[in-house]
Amino acid sequence: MKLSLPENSRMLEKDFTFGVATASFQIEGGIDHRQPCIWDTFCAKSGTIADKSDGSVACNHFNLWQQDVQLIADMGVDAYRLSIAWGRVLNEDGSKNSAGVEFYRNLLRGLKTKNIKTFVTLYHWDLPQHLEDNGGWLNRQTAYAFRDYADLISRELGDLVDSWATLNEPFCSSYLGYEAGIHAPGKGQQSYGRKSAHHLLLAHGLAMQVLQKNCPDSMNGIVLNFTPGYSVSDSAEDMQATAYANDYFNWWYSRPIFEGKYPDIIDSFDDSIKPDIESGDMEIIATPIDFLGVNFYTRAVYKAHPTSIFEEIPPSDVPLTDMGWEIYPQAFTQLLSELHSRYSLPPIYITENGAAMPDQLTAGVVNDLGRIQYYQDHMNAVNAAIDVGVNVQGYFGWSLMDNFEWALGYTKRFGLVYVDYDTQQRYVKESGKAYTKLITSRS
Ligand code: IFM
Repeated sequence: MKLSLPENSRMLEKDFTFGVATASFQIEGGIDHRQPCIWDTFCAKSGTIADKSDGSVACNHFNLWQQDVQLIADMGVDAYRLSIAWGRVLNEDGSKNSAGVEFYRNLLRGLKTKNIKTFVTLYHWDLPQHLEDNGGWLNRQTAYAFRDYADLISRELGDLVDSWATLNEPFCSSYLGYEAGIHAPGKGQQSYGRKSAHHLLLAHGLAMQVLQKNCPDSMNGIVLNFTPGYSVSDSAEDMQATAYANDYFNWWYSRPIFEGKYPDIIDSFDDSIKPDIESGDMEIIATPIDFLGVNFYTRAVYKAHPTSIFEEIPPSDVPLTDMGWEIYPQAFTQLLSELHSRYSLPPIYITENGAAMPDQLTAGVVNDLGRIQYYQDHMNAVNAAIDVGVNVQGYFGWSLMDNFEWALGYTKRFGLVYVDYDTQQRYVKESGKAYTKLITSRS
């Protein structure tokens, strides 16, 4: 099975960036060479991770990075998106950990030598534990600590980085980590979710200012995830409930960045829930960005609820990935079009898209037709958005290889490359081969 795009597709032009993505905690291992982070602590608590696993070894990328760089190069991609483990490059007192910085310099140099563009995310959820011990993202000071980290590391690595993203998916850090409590640090209060989101966004704005100063020639921005909400019916109640859910989960993160304000639902919150917004914060958060990273996987369906305003209806009788997420590529086109019509946008990069599937490795082959179909449908959806005028400049598959899928441990496989965790052997799946064929077929 092949991946293809229409002959005249913008996505087939040579300057459209195709890449693969990973994140530090999910692949690196090498935990003895960095500070403990909130995910180390979370994994050590009973009942948090589906298979009771942790990130101590993961894909052992810390030791196998050279072969992984070769793997990435062999895939024929233009770019690789990775994240930096904050606690690997900084010591607890904020000073530089030279060995950690050297690890990333070598990795980035290895990529550059192979002509692969480097897209680096500063924060993909692995907050150093000592900062969490001081309140983590509930403490405004963490935003300033993040700015200082961004300052130091962008000066250390800036010559090797094409694109910096401040945060990956602040929704997950704040909502899943501090409000729903199913991600590290496992806190669960509505006020915590809203307050941590504000400090994350402030951290983003402060870091953007530093990045624009230190690395004016790189492309600097943020990566947001969107799970567009759809109303189960046309009734006014369900539509209103869905609009509320969209404000709460999606626009909560994009409006501050593009409009310098939170969605109006903030006015209905009790004061104890509202974030602590200091004068000047919203202007900092709205610091212009050079690109918006969009992560998309699925949609959600909502109906009105008498006490909790909205209720999500679990998908039934629809195609699902192994995560139980509905496969609904139309929502991708609609999301991109909606972003385009809501805001005056910088170029968009699809920084994550992909699917977990129940892969089977047989005689070295993973014939993951379902994943190829998912990629095909979602690339078509991006192409359709470009056709109606959305400025999408790149697309990254999530993920380069199977890895630690957070609270689901190693039970879900998102890779274009299969990882045998016992041997650390990598096997390019049929989807990975199809991705390479598509990319290398561009003239
Ligand atoms: O694995 C995650 C990634 O770390 C962030 N975005 C969603 C992916 C799949 O759940």
